[in-house]
Amino acid sequence: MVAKAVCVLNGEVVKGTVFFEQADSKAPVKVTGEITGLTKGLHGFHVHEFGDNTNGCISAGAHFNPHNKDHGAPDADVRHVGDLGNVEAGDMGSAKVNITDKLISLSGEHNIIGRTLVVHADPDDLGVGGHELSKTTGNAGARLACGVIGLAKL
Ligand SMILES: [Cu+2]
Ligand SMILES: [Zn+2]
Repeated sequence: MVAKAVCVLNGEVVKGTVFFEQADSKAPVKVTGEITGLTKGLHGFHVHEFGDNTNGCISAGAHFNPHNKDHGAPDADVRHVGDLGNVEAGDMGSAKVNITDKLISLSGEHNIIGRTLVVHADPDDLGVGGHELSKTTGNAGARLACGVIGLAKL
């Protein structure tokens, strides 16, 4: 059965709307949408563990990582479930999101509904940057905007 979810990203300057669609519980999830107000270039893009914004994006906790793995690229064997890599903004600071991911899900053990989507200030180095934070956060820097992922109308 098809499932849909949506997330409104809200930051001081950065805003966005991101849609999630999954044809059935075992299918990849299509992630689409647009994020504005970014600086040109790559920005880390992850699902974080908690759907908690009580203290802003920081309350969302670490990357969604139910199997206690190291941080990595979306196409790597070793990654957090929440690791969606980067979005890339152009000259106008707008990024089109167009990702298909086979690990996140809209149900079951890898369910991202009720968790937080975060877009970061800096590029995610995909675990290979050699920084002390590479294996935990990809050294993606500050949390520019976030929002809780919720169920959407089918
Ligand atoms: Cu993040
Ligand atoms: Zn991660």
